[in-house]
Amino acid sequence: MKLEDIKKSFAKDLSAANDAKALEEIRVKYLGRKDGGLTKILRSLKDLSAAQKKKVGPAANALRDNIEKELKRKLGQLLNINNQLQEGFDVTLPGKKIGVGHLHILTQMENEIRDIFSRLNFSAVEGPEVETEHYNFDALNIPPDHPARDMWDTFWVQSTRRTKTEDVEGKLLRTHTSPVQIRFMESHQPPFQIIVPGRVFRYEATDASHEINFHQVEGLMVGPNVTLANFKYIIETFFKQLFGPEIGIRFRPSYFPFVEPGLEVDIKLSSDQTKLMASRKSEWLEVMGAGMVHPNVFKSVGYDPKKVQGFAFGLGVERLAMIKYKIDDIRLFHSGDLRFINQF
Ligand code: FA5
Repeated sequence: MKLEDIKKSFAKDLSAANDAKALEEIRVKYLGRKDGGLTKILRSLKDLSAAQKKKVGPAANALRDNIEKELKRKLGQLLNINNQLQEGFDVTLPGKKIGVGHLHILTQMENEIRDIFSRLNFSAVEGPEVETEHYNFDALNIPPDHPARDMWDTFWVQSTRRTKTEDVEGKLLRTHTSPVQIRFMESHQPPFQIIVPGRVFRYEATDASHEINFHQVEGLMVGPNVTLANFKYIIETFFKQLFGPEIGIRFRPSYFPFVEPGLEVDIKLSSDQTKLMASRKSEWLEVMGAGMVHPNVFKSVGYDPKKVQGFAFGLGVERLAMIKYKIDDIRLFHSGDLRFINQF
């Protein structure tokens, strides 16, 4: 057989081979010791004349090298395809979609609250999360050692705190957004109407409607003639815009040292919130503390309580989200569970 014919026949056999066994048979056929075509030619080189040897020798060797190389390449190709098939790799499948993030349900809720109050002409301001005892308690008419401090279980970040005998100011994680009322009034004059969205902290036991770390939105409206009637109108408008005109709202007398009179606002739960209702044994959920700003608070910021008056409120953002989106357990918000987060 001529070298040219061997080359053609090898190429044909190679392209037909589709497993390692077939490749081995081809190797034996072309490079085997017995009667492989090429081996025969290489063996017969010794009988050729010097001139013929010079011509055929290098060409035969080159063909042998090429056959070895091609066999190796094809084997590699076949093994690779086999591995991919064994791994269940399907090149025709579409690629993986890259997930796009979205705003957390609480951020969405806070934005909605901000939007409604902005339409009612309230500006949004913010304050620090690590507060001093003065702003969180004293200036809000809650003196040291006053039993009302027990209303807010506190995370102290500095062990010293003011007592009857020691005048050292303690630092704490704010238990409510009310200290920002003081900070704002110290640097502004009425009339004004503001909201203060922010994170607050309480050192208390958790359950379906209580967290140690949650969000409030404070509200404060002060002017010469602001009354409880203004509060009722603003708050009813707010809740109707947030939940729809049919929502059940209840105003209840209550006590906070920094307001007089004080009240709390409850929202009626829907019957779907069975787990939450069962754990609370009531269809009403408290969402807000409020009242008319106490004269002592005005005095602590240098206002004349005879010339200005106003209302303040503090609402729980998680509680509103629970009502709006029918969420049974407040602990889900900070659970980091994507099955929960991706629903909203
Ligand atoms: C206060 O924090 C007052 N600063 C509110 C206030 C402001 C009253 C201005 C008067 C004038 P209270 O502790 O009730 O009040 O909390 C207010 C709201 O925060 C509650 O109605 C509730 O919606 C929410 N809240 C309170 N504790 C928790 C908690 N542990 N987990 C989740 N939400 C809570």
